[in-house]
Amino acid sequence: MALRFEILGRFNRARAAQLTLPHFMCQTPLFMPVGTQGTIKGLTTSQLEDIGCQIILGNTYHLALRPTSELIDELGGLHKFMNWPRALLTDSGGFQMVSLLHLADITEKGVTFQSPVDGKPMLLTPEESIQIQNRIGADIIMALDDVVRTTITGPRIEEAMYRTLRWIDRCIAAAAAVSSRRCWCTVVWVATSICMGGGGDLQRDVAGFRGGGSMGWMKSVAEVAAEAERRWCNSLAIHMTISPSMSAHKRPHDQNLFGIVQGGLDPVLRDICVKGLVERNLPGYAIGGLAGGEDKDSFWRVVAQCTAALPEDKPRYVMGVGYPLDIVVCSALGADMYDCVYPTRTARFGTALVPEGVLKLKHQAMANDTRPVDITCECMVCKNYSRAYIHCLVTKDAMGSQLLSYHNLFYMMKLSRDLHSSIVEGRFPEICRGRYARYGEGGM
Ligand code: PRF
Ligand code: ZN
Repeated sequence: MALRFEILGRFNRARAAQLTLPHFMCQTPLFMPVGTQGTIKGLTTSQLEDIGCQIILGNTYHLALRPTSELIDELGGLHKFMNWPRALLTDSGGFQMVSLLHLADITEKGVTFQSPVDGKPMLLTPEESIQIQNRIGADIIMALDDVVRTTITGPRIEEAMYRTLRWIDRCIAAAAAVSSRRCWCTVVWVATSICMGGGGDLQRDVAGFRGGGSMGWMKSVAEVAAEAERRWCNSLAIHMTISPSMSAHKRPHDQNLFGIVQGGLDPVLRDICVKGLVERNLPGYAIGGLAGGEDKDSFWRVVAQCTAALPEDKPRYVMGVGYPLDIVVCSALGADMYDCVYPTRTARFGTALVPEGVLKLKHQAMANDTRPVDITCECMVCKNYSRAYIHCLVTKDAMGSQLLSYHNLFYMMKLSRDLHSSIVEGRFPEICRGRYARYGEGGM
């Protein structure tokens, strides 16, 4: 498993943890901005680092269509392609297709859709979603799930939940197939190096590691590969750059496959799905199918039920959430990770997130307002620009939405940090009561 999840503090059900991924050590609760096409619109990756972003989300569906996963692979993986040194997570693609393409059709094989590029019918299977995500190379990859809106009722919800469980096995098998091929290559390489007299240290290390004789180390190819890589990662890196069959970024055994709990608003179906996924012992779990127009009570009830049933020692990710208040409530219920287009999308419509809720920069009242967007904010935008200036730019120049996206993501990252530190320091109720008590009924 290429993930470590250490809980640093708790407050009732809320947890603050350190999530160690191959590319970054993250602090949870954490918000992940959505960079659908390998970019957070209008922001450079160095700005995203300044803001404190830890993980960026990419979408398999969009990246597979353009620039294509093959090209990303050829160019060294998405981290390199988009110049992002920290962690990445890719969503599996099904949800984006179903939500974006009305023509998408789900069968047992996978999701069939008409390509928006050339109109040809295409099929995304669980296996293919994993293979594409392997080529993209994110730290966390998501299983292909069958998503239905929470606002529909009837047998379709049950069908989607059971299909999601059947598909997780196909995803696990696809991920294991690539992973064991890769591990086998490593073992062959180590063996070859020894045969060729590849350095005394290496030979001694392997001999020491093998311990109980040659059959001992063959027993667990994955273990040998992981240990070999830990000890000789430099030599391996050199090897990988010269080996045409194994590029350095392609490390499927370093990718963490998360399963997604479905089951609509039905507690019985959710329960079956959580139990089924937990049995598969995955590195992390997501709660899917929410934030699709259901009422808040139903939403929180499902999150509370799932977090209570998911393992304590694995990260829990609520997909498509969201609004700052939802993140605070879900964190109180024991969730750790979130993603949503909201902060950046609303920025493009001229809206800023502020402690009181939102501030609409298009509003005429902003035209002569010399204050920063948020007088309590320490971000680059609030330090340097006035509401009046941003009012002037918004809708007329890309810079307006770029500045607001910067501020809004800074706001979300500050919220994540505040949640983390308040849980660790035993001040969690303060943050719930104080800073967010001012939000109205709108759930922002
Ligand atoms: N499944 C996947 N991605 C998602 C969701 C889901 O249920 C949601 C929740 N509506 C957002 N993104 N694969
Ligand atoms: Zn700001």
